[in-house]
Amino acid sequence: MTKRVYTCFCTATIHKGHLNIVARAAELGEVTVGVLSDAAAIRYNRFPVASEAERLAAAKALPGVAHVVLQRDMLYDDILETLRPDIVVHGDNWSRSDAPEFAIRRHLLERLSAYGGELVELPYTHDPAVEKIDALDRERLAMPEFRRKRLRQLLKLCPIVKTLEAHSGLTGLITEKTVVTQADGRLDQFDAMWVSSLCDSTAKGKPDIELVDMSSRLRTIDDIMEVTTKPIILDGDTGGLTEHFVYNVRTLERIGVSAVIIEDKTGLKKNSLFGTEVEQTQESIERFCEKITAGKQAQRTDDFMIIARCESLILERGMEDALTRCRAYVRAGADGIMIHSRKKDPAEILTFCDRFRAEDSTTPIVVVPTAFNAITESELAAHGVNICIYANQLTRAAVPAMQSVATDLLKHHRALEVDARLMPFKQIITLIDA
Ligand code: SPV
Ligand code: MG
Repeated sequence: MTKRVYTCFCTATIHKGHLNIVARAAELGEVTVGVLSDAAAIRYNRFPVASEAERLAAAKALPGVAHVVLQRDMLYDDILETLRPDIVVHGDNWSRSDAPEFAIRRHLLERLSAYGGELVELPYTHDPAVEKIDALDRERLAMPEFRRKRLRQLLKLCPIVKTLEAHSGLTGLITEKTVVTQADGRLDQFDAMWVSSLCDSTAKGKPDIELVDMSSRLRTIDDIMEVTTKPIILDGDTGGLTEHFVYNVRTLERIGVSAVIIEDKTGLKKNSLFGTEVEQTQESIERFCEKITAGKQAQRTDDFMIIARCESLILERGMEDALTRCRAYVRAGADGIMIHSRKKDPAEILTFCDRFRAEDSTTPIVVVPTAFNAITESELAAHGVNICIYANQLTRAAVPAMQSVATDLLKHHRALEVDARLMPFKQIITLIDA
């Protein structure tokens, strides 16, 4: 009897490697190709450069392919249950125990053995032409017109868009490339990057008071963009003068930033984590709305997002004030709202989200759980939060590590004592694309 053979494609561009796999698979039986869905691909690998429909059509057109299906999960369970393939074919590149996909392979082997299915692994061909295609796909993801719209795409795909702070090429690379295997065997990674005013200023040794000007912020963004593909959300502070803001919106949009978040403060802005310990003035609803509307009118594409950040809870002006303001900001054209709090208890944030969601089911909500750090992403998502920003953890991890090494070098007058705490440069440079 003809065997049922299954293989999954998880990249967008069909190349020699896929053709090889299909040709070998066809020798084993009737081939079904699975196309990994967008939602699974962004966790497994990266954002696909072609749509699901295009990928399905491309797979279907290959010689030797009998059927194509959408594989909605990176684990093969649903596929094994519905198709019961006798053989699953995969490249042998996932069989190294340090490969992130190793847990997926192990899970698959367990499930296959439960019914007598078999895994056939083909030698992975390291072909310069295939590697070039891979590099081109990445280049394409980094292009402004592709990167810019990705945040809106992710908002549709993800229960919550996990965003990590980046303030340099290196921190951008860490955000881009960190992949973990979760307990259930699935892989996970960050979705987007936050260019924080606090961390960008801190990296330059300067206070977070809008002292680091837009030219310098753009330089940081460019450093990050040069080496990454994930979408960027810029902390735009107050947005400055409306006349300057509209100009900056166009610049950000042109270079491929996905969103700017501006906060409803005026005068000398200080970081929100100071709360009411420092003098802070909130902008009038009317003037802040004018700024939002002017920004929306300035942008040229539908991709770019202007997100309004409400500081009412930070400034202890109360829940009603926060809700009144956010409603007004949405009416003025804001594409999303960010609600901030510096309380350890997430109660006020969750009350806000529940009340806002009860009357507005679609406008994206952004939160920055720095103070209320015990809450999980899925709890936030359950209260209607769409974007979770880890706004400063990388900087806060790096500073004590650097300070302790600096102190010990001074104490010991040599580098031996600190060595065990240091990562070999050989390992660091694995992050950097040559
Ligand atoms: C930043 O990261 O610069 C922010 C978020 O604005 S917070 O520091 O929490 O105010
Ligand atoms: Mg800031």
